Amino acid sequence: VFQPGRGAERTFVAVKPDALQRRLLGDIVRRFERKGFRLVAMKLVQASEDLLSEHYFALRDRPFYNHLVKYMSSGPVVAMVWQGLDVVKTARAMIGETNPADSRPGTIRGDFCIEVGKNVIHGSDSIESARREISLWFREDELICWEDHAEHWIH
Ligand code: RTP
Repeated sequence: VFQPGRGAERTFVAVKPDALQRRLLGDIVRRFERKGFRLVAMKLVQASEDLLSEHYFALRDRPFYNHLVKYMSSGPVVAMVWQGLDVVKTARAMIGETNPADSRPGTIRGDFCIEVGKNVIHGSDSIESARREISLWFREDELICWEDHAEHWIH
């Protein structure tokens, strides 16, 4: 039996600059909507290097780090928060593997991209990362609590 609290998990998703340039935003948002997740926050952001250095703090010593920050600040990104049962794990499954070549068709990366350095989307890898990333990208008052009339049919 579904308990309402279990549907309260949240994840952070960012649609990266290459996806915006390629007009893939609508297709990507549509997948999360149709899956049944609830949109809690969304904004178009020109990410600063400060924000990206916090976001990618764990990767600061990797050889691709500078390239990554340059890519992520090369144009706007769409930052989003999605909510629902097991959303962190399920969003990662919908996104696919870090390297698009390892991503199965049907996943976002499997369907829309080829290169690891231009892999169209980010999704938090754990509940703890999701918490950290949501608070980094959004103010508390940007997270919208709204009555979801579909939830009854989805769970
Ligand atoms: P994300 O955080 O963006 O969802 O990606 P991820 O967990 O699947 O992968 P992670 O290892 O955290 O890497 C973050 C992003 O860095 C870029 N990357 N480039 N070899 C490379 O050139 C390389 N490796 C990783 C990708 O954009 C990756 O999503």
